[in-house]
Amino acid sequence: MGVAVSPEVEAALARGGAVVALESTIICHGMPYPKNLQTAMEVEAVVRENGAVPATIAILDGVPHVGLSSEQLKSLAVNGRQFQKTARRDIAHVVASGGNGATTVSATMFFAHKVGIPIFVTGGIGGVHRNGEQTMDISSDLTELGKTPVTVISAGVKSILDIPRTLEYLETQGVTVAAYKTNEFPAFFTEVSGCKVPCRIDSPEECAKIIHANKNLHLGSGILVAVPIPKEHAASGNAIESAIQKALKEAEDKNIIGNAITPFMLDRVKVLTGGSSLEANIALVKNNALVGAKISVALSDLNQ
Ligand code: PSU
Ligand code: MN
Repeated sequence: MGVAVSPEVEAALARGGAVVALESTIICHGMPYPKNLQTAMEVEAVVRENGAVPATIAILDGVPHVGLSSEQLKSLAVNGRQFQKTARRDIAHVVASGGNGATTVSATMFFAHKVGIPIFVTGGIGGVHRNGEQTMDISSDLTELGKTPVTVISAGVKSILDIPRTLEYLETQGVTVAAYKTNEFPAFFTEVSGCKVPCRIDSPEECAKIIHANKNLHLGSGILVAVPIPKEHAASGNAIESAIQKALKEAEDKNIIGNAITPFMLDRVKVLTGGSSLEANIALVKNNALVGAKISVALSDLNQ
């Protein structure tokens, strides 16, 4: 069963050029229209300005697409939640029913690897939820990282999740976790989480070498590169934490469970912080795109 790769992405892959995969759940479920469209276009522009080809991934009418036209990107942004949030477990169903799917980190990694894209940029990945030891709500992003050799550039994980347990789970899955120009694993809106990482990288070239080693050894597992939010955009940890506490209580009262929790929490934290979390979110995704594009170029150079 086929995957539709855009001519631009296809050509870049054929010449061993730099390509950066991008997810679509962040567009359809993570941000409101029209900011989602503006952000998606700006992120693609940042990738291009830094020498790589962007490849946004989504399922359109049952066909997985890698690399979208501006019309397709707009359709995703306008239709938002009408696109089904699609993690690995949902792929077969969305394809078989001819549906429209917004791919999460796990599904985007799957398709990126399938077509040979080693680098993928997003904002934040899923993780072990707070109380995950009871609910067993652990994002399939973490198991995908354990079995798919794609490097994911993110700003860490949000403190809506249990960050120490998320790092423990990644260790169990054998995922290389590296922080960019810091020793600390960042917490999305803030540069600090109180958790140290086992590996620090200080340049795109250093990161490319790790990806190269991972590939040559056929480790088969993924790499998580955590880039802290730029200082000028970092939110006050206290304000975010109090919004998270309120939103968690609301989610419990409304009995929101399963894959609805993450979009619910993202939306409530955004509203409860008066929209400032959305602006921070946009700034950090663009910064991740910059770092991801540079890593992609460094890797392409190393492979030439
Ligand atoms: N975290 C964010 N923004 C997001 C997501 C997570 O800060 O948009 C999305 C990503 O697509 C991620 C997914 O892969 O949510 C994880 O969902 P879940 O927790 O249901 O596995
Ligand atoms: Mn979940």
